[in-house]
Amino acid sequence: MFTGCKQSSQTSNNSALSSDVASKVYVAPGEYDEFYAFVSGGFSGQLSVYGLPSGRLLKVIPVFSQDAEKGYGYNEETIPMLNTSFGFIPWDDAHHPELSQTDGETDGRWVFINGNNTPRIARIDLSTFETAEIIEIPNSGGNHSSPFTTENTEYVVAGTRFAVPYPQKDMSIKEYKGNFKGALTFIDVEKESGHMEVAFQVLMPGFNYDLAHSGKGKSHGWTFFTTYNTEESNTLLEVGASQNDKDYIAAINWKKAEEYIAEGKFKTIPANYAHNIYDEKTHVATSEMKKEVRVLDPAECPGLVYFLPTPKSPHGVDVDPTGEYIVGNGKLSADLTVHSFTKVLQAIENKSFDGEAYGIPILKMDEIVAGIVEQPGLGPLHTEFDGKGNAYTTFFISSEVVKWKVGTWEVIDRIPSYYSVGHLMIPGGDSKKPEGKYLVALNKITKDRYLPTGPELNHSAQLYDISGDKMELLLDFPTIGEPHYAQGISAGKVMSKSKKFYPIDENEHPHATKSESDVKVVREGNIVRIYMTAIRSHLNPDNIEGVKVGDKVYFHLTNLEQDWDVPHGFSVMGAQNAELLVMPGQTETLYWEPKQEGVYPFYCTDFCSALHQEMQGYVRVSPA
Ligand code: CUK
Ligand code: CUA
Repeated sequence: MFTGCKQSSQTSNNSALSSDVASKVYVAPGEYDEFYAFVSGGFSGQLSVYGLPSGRLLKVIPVFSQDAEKGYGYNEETIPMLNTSFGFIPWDDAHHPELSQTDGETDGRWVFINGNNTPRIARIDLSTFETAEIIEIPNSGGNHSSPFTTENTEYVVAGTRFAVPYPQKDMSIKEYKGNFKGALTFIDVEKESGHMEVAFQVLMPGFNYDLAHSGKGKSHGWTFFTTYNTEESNTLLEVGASQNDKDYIAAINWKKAEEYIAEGKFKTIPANYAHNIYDEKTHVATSEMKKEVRVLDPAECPGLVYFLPTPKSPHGVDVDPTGEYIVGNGKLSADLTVHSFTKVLQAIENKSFDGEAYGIPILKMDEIVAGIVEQPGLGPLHTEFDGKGNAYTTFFISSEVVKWKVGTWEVIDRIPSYYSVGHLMIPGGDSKKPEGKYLVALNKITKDRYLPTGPELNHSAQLYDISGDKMELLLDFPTIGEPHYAQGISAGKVMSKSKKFYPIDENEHPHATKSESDVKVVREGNIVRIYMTAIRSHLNPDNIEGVKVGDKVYFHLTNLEQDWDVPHGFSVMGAQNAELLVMPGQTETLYWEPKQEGVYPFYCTDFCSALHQEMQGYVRVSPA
């Protein structure tokens, strides 16, 4: 009644969907895709990896989630990754993946992603495609404008969406105005290890900080954050936050911040936050609680922060590849306002201010605007660039992608997205060197694009060819969770670094068993440690006796394989957690509390060879 005709009418709308288009997304069996796309899983807390142009799902990386498939957040090695100052929190709302950069270009080392709800940033190592580190953001709420990077990954940033008491304390919500604060956090990223540290926070007025992007080229050294609710209203019901005709883009001079830090012009305030690292050698995560943070107050640090007035609740803020143009996507506006970084610097030099807010100078809008893209669509959210002088902006309300020319501000093409596009992604499209061949629209609503799957439909992405003058729709593909934002990179930059296995002689796990002759069962009080190995096609030991009801049993399984793509899995009947999925050369631990006497089977859960089914055994549980 609905599918057939709806589908056929759309197909005819997209008359470009010819066999020519099909060949553009066809990646023959056995061939590799040209790009990796890292797509956020939104409220699934995961990050999924797709190949482009095929849209094939290659991997789901658990980040802020427990994942039974990989044992992440279930095995003893990774449970500490999900530790926070609020305890073990195995869920978050992941919005923005961001690739690390060198000289403003994506470098394929890491991808960062933010967790909004219990403010966190994760770093995923692209040699293993595993979550390597998670740091909590103190005195923050709704870590939304995050984790956008600077040109050499000096910092990733974390801007609080919600203003909160700073530091957190019990107080009346009605006293929000003037008392709640917004923290913009700069996380230092160590060049070699990639480890993150909270370098400093900038204490901002109690606005809502929505998104961010750092400068590049001539604007290197600055980071821009959009704001809304500059009224500082404690409720957004009815009038709420959209009274002001203009909100601000906050421009932070982080090089200046470094000077102030070096001069000791910071305060140290109490803060509680977790820093979790998955050690590369032991493959065991440890969690450390941090106690304080350094804070810079803009009122006491002249030159640190300026406000750039921008119409109608700017949502995304995007900097073009030259670093000159700062695009404010005013989500309630019909126009796009583009600021000139050169003009911003001039206005600052001339001290041409339009007053100040909490000691932060406000620039005059007419002095800093480079141009306005007039009436391109309704509800602009995000802009990316193709490196050929064009910009592409998403329009949520009019559900389309609009291409316009940087510098002349003319609209040159538009194409519908199905439906309600939020972010868009061009590989490298927020860096200095976009690889402007494809564009992916990340759509909030799927409706009738796929076979119905009950009330809930997977969200959807759409791939467009942007190599010509006109954008061309090539492909729809469903995504996991909400595809909030994505990053893309040409495959070669990542493939060359990809690890195939872990050398067994470098395994420093405290409970590793590096040879089958070392397997054993060790009892320490009511703790039983089973040192077990897996290699095609047996688990060793495979007959275990001496375990009692109520014991705390740790299966420490080492995979002795030294070959690509031969993980072994493990679980035991009645296991309370999940399974293990152990990579070649690695050790993982399953914790088990047997509750009843009996003989319990265990087996390898990952199909690993013709004799996979033979990888099995028993553990006998006797009365306490
Ligand atoms: S935000 Cu949702 S469409 Cu969380 Cu990046 Cu703009
Ligand atoms: Cu090892 Cu299946």
